[in-house]
Amino acid sequence: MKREDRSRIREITRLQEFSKQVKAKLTQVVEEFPSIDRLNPFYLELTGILVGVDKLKQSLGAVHNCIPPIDEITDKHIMALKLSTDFRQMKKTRSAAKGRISSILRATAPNLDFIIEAKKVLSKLPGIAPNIPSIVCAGFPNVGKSTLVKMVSTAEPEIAYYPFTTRKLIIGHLKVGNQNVQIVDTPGILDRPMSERNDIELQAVAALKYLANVIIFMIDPSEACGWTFDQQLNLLTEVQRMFPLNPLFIALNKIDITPDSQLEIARARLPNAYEIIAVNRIGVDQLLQDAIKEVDLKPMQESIDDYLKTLSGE
Ligand SMILES: Nc1nc2c(ncn2[C@@H]2O[C@H](COP(=O)(O)OP(=O)(O)O)[C@@H](O)[C@H]2O)c(=O)[nH]1
Ligand SMILES: [Mg+2]
Repeated sequence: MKREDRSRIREITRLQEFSKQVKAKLTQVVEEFPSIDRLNPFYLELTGILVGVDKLKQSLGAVHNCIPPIDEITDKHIMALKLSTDFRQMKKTRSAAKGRISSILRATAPNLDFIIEAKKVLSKLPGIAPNIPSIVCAGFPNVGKSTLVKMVSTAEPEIAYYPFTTRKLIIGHLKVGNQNVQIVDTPGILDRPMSERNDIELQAVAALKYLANVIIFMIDPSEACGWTFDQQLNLLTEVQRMFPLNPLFIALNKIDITPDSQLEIARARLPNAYEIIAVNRIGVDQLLQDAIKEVDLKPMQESIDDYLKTLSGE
């Protein structure tokens, strides 16, 4: 074989290999990203807050659009290599092609960085299955939310992280009839006045509307929790305003230690409230059964478990 022919084969192979690897990397970044259009609304909302849906779509599109020009450059230079008869020229042609492909990569590097970073951020979203009916607990600290969740959960409740590093969701699992249900305790999220929150936090709280099939708002009329009955009513009003479409059940807890006079006041103000003793599970099962009747059991269009698996690279 002539020297030119050997060079030609070598340079073409190198260029093809380089182009192939670059395209594989770009395709991988785009295709590994879960489809934004099929996201469950709860996660879509959080994705919007955390990274921005438009920016994310733009970056994914930009990276995807790099592939045709790379193909074009590759094809054009391979054609040139095929026609070339000078082995020094061949080497130059190959490195010219490499240079042009590299500059496409450099130009889209910010998009790649953004997508990789977004994936990292989104993989920390709370691992909740929105396709399982969810009861979300609200109410001031110490009213008995964790006690309720622990009491009814068949297994040790799991912890998931909300988009604020210090916020956790605690998820208990139970069966009501033969329906799997999750009950979500939200320390730091639905247990203080909305006025104490910044916009981003409010948005993240609002995302819960897609998750909460039912909200149980707990009130401690004994005030042993450290909050007055009126303060608790104010928070109730805020939560009702924030989630006007989610069915909400009110539970008066700790009626074992609530003086009669205070219980009478609470009953008068909240005639539809359930009365429970979470520590003894009294009244709790009736509350859950009635709450779960409110849940629309239509299956969600998309299982979020798969989405989270994609993100964590399992
Ligand atoms: N007497 C009484 N105490 C309760 C009841 N439910 C919860 N507690 C107590 O109230 C305190 C706060 O409960 P916790 O579940 O941690 O409240 P959370 O902050 O809303 O999660 C704990 O000491 C519980 O044992 C109840 O029905 N009766
Ligand atoms: Mg708690």
